[in-house]
Amino acid sequence: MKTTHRSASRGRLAQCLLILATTAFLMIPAAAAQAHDVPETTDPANGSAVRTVPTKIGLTFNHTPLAIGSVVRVEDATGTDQADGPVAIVDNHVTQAVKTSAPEGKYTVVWRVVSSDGHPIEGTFTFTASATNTAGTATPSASPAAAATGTGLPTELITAAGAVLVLVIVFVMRAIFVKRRLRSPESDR
Ligand SMILES: [Cu+2]
Repeated sequence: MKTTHRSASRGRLAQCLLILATTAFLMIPAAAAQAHDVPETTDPANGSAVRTVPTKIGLTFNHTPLAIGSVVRVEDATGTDQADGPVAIVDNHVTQAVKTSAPEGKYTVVWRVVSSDGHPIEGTFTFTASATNTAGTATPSASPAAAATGTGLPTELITAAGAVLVLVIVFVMRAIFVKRRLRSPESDR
């Protein structure tokens, strides 16, 4: 009888220890989670609208992520990855080059890096580009000609406006000078 009582109380103690151990074990990941690196800013900003598809995607973290197993997918509207080359990590900045022919539209950046505490962290952000990035595809002879015809008229307008402004200044200065010359004999004496 005594032995069964003893084993029952022992069982209860074991149960208490098990509950305590389980609680402690559950609290460890919660504390560790607070040590994970978090992205502070993204370039482009989440949900933003940009004119052209950027040449680089950037993420700035609160700590420097580990330089292993980093993936930044730059998915266009069709889900095609437009990332060009590997991820670059410099200090707490993570950058990913984007293909020059990347199409316009909504983009979803799917990133995954290894936090400085050794845990993999991941997230997504979106942006919308209204034009494709054609930086590397423009014909060299076409753009200077277009630029020249584009600036021809405004330059003439600026010159005309400048001439008018100079004339106005001359007239105003003359008016002031004449007034002073008329007044000065009276005010001086
Ligand atoms: Cu962690």
